[in-house]
Amino acid sequence: MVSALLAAAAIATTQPQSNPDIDWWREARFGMFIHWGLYAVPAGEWGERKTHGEWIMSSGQIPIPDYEKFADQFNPTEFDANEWAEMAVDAGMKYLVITTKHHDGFCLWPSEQTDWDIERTPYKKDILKQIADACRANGLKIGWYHSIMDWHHPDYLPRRGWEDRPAEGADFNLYRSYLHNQVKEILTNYGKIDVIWFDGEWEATWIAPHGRELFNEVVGLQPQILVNNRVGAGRSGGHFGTPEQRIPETGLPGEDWETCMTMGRTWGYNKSDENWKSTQTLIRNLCDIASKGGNYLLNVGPMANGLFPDLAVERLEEIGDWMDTNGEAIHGTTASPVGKPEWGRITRKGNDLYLILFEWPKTGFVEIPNLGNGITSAEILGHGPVGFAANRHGPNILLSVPKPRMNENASVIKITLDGAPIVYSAPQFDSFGGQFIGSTRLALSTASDQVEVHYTLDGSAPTAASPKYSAPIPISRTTTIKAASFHRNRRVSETAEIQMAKVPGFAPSTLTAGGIGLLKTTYKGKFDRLPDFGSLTPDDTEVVKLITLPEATPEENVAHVFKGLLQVDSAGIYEFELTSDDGSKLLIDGQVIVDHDGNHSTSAKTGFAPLQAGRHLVEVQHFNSAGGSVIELKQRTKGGTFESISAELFRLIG
Ligand code: FHN
Repeated sequence: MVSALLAAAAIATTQPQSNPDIDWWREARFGMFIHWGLYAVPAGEWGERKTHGEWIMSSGQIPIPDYEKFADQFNPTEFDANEWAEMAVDAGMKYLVITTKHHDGFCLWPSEQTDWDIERTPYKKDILKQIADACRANGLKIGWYHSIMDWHHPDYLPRRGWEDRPAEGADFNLYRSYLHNQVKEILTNYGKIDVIWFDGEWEATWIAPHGRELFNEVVGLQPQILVNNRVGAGRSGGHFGTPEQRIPETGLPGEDWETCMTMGRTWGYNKSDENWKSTQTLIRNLCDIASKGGNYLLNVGPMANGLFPDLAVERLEEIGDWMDTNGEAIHGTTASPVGKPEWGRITRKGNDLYLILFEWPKTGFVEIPNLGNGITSAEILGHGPVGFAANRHGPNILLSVPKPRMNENASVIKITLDGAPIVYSAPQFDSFGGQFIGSTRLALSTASDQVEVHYTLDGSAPTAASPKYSAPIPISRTTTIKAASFHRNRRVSETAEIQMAKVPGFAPSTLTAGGIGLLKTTYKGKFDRLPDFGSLTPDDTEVVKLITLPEATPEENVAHVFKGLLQVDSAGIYEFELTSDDGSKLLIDGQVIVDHDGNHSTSAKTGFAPLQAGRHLVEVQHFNSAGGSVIELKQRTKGGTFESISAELFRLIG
């Protein structure tokens, strides 16, 4: 036990301040991912199967002693870090993220913490040092990928299901200390590092407090560093989201995010892989991602000799050719202000729009959706300025330019607008649950301050003669509001509609209030959903001050009910945020406000409740099957931020 306490104590618990240098990352839009390690030696083949990748130790069920033999064969004599960095730069990439240690635990640098590292191989030299030097020499930002999951370390848990290596004696806190010490090495010995890209965060042993401690360790070492969201269990925390092998349909608005993707089927090199994405697909993915405000981290899996596979080199060169002409439509751009057209994608840079054409429209016109501007100039990237005509077609602009010799990947028309984009989109309502007690004021917003919003309160369609929106609209009875955007007295958007319902609000509970606290009832058992608690016999009850659970020592196979009276000082609409791992549910006065049931990792769900002043019966249900166990309830009122509910607002039922 002492070892665990010492190990836990050794891990930084201070709260250093993160000061992420993210502007360069947002400008970059495009980076290289590199998955390289011992798995490049078998190159996907083990036994009869030829489809393995970087997971070959696990997918091939290779016992550690057999896997360790790959270290004796790893001698990348043709590895040239500068060549890799130059290929990344020539492809238009601005940063490079390389696996320092993947799930197999093998370290590409000479670590003081283990001999399961590069010095174990005939090659011996520090690969991270060479990569860092080459990146700096070529103006690339540097990223370290580092796996939390470690199939080699004796204290990592859980074991692989197929292996007979005993788990007895393994101490996960000792492994966490090892992990922190290695992260210290790679963030201390190689100068300024720009990104740390954690992975392998999904196993039950890695819980929320561990992610917070690791994040604090990292930013304590390099406050400017960017940390991805996989530092935290359930991909919570960090500075940017990491959708993998997919491009979110509408991006992740309001978030920094990066899609990571392979060129072939696997991240690590597979010599038999014939399933490679075409250059056109890769370029169009880059355009799609940039048009949604994200970054593209495109992976290369180098071979064991230290060379990139020819198919990767070919694609990088072709991407580079396209970026040489069209890179300004990607680098330094932000998401399309007017959505996604049929013919391709749109990116923005100030008052310039880049019309990225995947195909030349059959109409002969490039129809730009929902835009109210005039166009002052047009040029076809790679061909220079062109004459153009722009005619209005309802909310859209029909742009005609000389048809370019289309680039098979994509051709780009850059247009300069007569000012900031005037976006024709339907007004958004800040309805805060669409209900109110007594009276309220309804705020509306639009994507451009250049358009007017006109609205009605009688259910009729708004016209330019309808009241013009200038401030939140006072409402004192149930009302249907219809609103649309107008520009130069013409309606230029669909009509948005909402009903704001006047409600009495839940009446205060008549139950007698006891002392401060809530009753927490515990039920032991295997659950994969919230049970019918009425049918169960409690295993324990206790009075608690808050709706929370000991995250550092999660209980498994258990369910809880927290019950008490919540003090509400003023009548109004309250929004509740219920965060849990696994499932949970919030009831107020017996009504379900948030249903977040299900076997899921840490995530949040919200719901609204109209409450009169007084005490209300609150019940939070929760279950945890295995791994991390989290329950947290926050609330906010309109215009506020979610805050934890302080203990003195809860009362026991008398
Ligand atoms: O298991 C890893 C996988 O090998 C690869 O490293 C990808 C890259 O993001 N991440 C994990 C799968 O989500």
